[in-house]
Amino acid sequence: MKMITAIVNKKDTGAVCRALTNEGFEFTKLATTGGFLRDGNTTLLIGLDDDKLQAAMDIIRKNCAKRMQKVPALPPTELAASVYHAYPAEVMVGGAIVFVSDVLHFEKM
Ligand code: 2BA
Repeated sequence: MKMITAIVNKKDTGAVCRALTNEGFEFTKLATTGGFLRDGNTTLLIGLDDDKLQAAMDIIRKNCAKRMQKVPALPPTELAASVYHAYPAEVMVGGAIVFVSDVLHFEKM
């Protein structure tokens, strides 16, 4: 068994979740926040059999777009430190950030 942890742009969340549900996947949806942009995104926990991994990855790939997103202005205290570093005005976000882990044990009690 595998566990997919997928971090998805909030604009893609609806489409990914609909497609996963339509194909019979079970998952948990968490409201999360990116450490860099500090903007809301969604983390999906998808537990599945090994032979379903490719199908789930295909759904995520198909429903998650790459997009440019503006980096928010820094508060004055952080701005002083940042002048010594290159700081991007826009960054490419997504499609999705996906981690696949082996599940040692699964039980529904
Ligand atoms: P954020 O941390 O808000 O990052 C948003 C985008 O900003 C990233 O897109 C990346 O293009 C850029 N970025 C992040 N850190 C940066 C830095 N130190 N300098 C310059 N640019 C930076 P993605 O790579 O597509 O990541 C989208 C979201 O996925 C991230 O939102 C974060 O919530 C999550 N994520 C990405 N990599 C991760 C990792 N290794 N572990 C855990 N979560 C991760």
